[in-house]
Amino acid sequence: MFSNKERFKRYFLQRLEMTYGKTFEDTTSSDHFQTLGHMIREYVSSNWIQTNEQSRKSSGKEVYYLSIEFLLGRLLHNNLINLGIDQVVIDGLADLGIDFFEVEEIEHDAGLGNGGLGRLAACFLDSLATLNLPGHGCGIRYKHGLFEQRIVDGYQIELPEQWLKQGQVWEVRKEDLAVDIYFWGNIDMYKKDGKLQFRHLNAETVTAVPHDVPVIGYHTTTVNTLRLWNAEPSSLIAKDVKDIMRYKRETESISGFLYPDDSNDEGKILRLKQQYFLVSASLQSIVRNYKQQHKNISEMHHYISIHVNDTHPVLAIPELMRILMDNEGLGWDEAWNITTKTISYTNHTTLSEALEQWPIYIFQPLLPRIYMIIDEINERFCKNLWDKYPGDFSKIEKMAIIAGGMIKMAHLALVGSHSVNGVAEIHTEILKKREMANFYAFYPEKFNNKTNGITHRRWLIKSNPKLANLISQTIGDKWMDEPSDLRELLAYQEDVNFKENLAAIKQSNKEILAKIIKDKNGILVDPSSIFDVQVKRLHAYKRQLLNILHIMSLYNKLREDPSIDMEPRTFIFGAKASPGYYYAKKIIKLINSVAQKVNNDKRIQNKLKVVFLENYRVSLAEHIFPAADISEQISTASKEASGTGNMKFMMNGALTVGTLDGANIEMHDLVGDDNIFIFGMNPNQVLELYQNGGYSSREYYYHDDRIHEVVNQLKDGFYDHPSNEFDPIFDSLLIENDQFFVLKDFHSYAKVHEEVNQAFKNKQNWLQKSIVNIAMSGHFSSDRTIKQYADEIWNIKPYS
Ligand code: 26R
Repeated sequence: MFSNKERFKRYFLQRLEMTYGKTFEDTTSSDHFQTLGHMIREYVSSNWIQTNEQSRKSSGKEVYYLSIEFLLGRLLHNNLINLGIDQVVIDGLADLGIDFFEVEEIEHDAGLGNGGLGRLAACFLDSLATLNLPGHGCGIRYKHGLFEQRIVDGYQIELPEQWLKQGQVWEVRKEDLAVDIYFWGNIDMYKKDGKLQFRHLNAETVTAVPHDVPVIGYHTTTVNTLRLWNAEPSSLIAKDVKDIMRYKRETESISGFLYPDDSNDEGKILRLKQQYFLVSASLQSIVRNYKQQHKNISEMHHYISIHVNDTHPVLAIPELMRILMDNEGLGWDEAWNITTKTISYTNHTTLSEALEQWPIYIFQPLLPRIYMIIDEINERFCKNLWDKYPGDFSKIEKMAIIAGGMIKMAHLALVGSHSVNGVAEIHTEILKKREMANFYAFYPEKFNNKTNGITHRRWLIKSNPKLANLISQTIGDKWMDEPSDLRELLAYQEDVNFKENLAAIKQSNKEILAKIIKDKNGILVDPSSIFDVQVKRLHAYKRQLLNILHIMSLYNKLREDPSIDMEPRTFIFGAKASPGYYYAKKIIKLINSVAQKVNNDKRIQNKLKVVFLENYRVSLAEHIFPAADISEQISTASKEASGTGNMKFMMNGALTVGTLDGANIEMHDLVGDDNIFIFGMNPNQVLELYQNGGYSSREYYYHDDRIHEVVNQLKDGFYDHPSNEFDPIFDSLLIENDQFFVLKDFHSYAKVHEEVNQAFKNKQNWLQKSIVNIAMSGHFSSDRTIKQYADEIWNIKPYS
């Protein structure tokens, strides 16, 4: 039905009429979207079946990627591109007088993630399918994804997100594959044929119903599966109607909301329920599947790999032990051998607030059997520690899985898996040398690095089609399959014609973003100004504060002398703050207050504009990266595990202003000093400063006039706020001694921005830098990352 434009048009019109029973003229964009979606699903179904068959018949190993988050964004356009039918559809619709890009806007983002970790999982699925690797996602079908952000009077307001409102075209509900999950209750132990058996009594049962989403590879027939579990009441009847209503409500709430990554309100019992729900449903289904294909459960680790994305799904370890022992009858040692060889784990952060631990008093009653197993794992592990470090109680207590009444999820992950990886070289080094040094000494062979990546299909081919075209016209289109070939662009660094085209494309992308800014914010920005962008979650360590203080200081300079040498700049922000993260919300308010004042100041001759884009999300990001000149990656060194936004900017030709942190370091290594703006302390300096004290933010406040002035402006009502509005920010800098070294790095940051200002004047030189960045960005394709996971951790091969 997509083989050519005419056929497509015929099918499309026929479907539209049959489904909606109205004349073509009366159909809406929403009707068009639904119709297209269903056509695509039908179109891929034979490949989907075939991929499933292949995996059933082959004796190859498969990986299941367990993640509490999958930040997919929209799927329509991406699916069309991967299927190679985007042009047929766009042209066909145009013939019918339908603008495809209007239809695209109908689709709600699948926002089942907070940020980096969830988006990484989505990029990985795309790469797995494209590389024809047998790899599937397992996640939760949250009814409400990450909250929708509104900015009212400069403050963030959160609304529940409603992506399922008009139904979901991409998913297939599979009620026949539902499994039951057991919470609460008690464990009955008894002997049968001399063997100890365990039985879960008085449990509350929750039914997990899979909703499968096809994951379509790029220009290949592989269609993998993302299985999202929905929590529903089981058909077991509770005592009375009141009970039933409560039970129904509580059950459905398990897949009700995505938790905002809010380090402040950890320890919620619902979150633990979500984690076990995901893990138990996924493992039951994986083992059931395995048993349909293989006779011997003892060989499971040769055929299956299970990856846990951060510690959130780490209960996969005790759950697999439970299934292997209680259901399959294996003994501890054999079950443990299979489990550790099956499970691998990625760590995504060293921030101590994010290291999950659960109090036993919450954990044990909710998951009694799982607790018993963790307790046993801990006992045995501590014995091993004792053998190696006899008498060293302090070390053993530090490394134990259970200590001080808490269960430490990262320790469980380290003990129960065969591979632990960090997400950028520096991050892995910090894990080995600092955060997990004890474990590295004990299990050196488990540790490895897998630097993150992004799919160049969504983040370049889809979101920046003009640039993708120019690249293909210049070096051919092989780079689309082999992104490292982008290096061939290095030969065009001085090609005037290529540079002219590149400049025109950036300009046109900036015009598109300028239009979005005008429509959403009512602010007129100059598309030839420098678009300087920071988009990411709002966190103290990511230092949006450094950026806005620097803007305040630029504004002070301009107010003094509007004629200073300064290229016009548009500073663009996008960021969601966790609803309970008070400080982060103050920063949002500050950015909006500064924007309000600066944008309305006629004296500064439009040299400075500040924009806060509401509700930053995947679909908005797709318009932002292609339009950026400067990418702000300014976290306190050592704090950002990797970053992935940095890679999206680079691939779209923006130049990075960044600290030596996360993957910025590897970007710097690739492009060299001349093509990136590095500033501030490096990770070792930061870590040493933390260890030895030795920093006094007040010295910077008292001795630097520019700093003094902007910090005072947080207090003196300059930005038209009630005068105590920004006290928490002021206090974080001076009373709490500036934990993230904002003032310490300020001078160096301002200096590097002055370099940006000078560099932008030399257009040819700027374009050359931009080309080097695009050329070297192929290294950050998630295809490279996934090949490394496949070869070095999972040991999986493409479908044959
Ligand atoms: C436990 C809870 C409080 C929690 C904290 C933090 C839950 C989720 C998070 C999100 C973290 C783990 C995250 O998203 N980390 C990011 O992972 C990206 C992908 O590896 C990295 O690029 C990024 O640097 C890192 O912050």
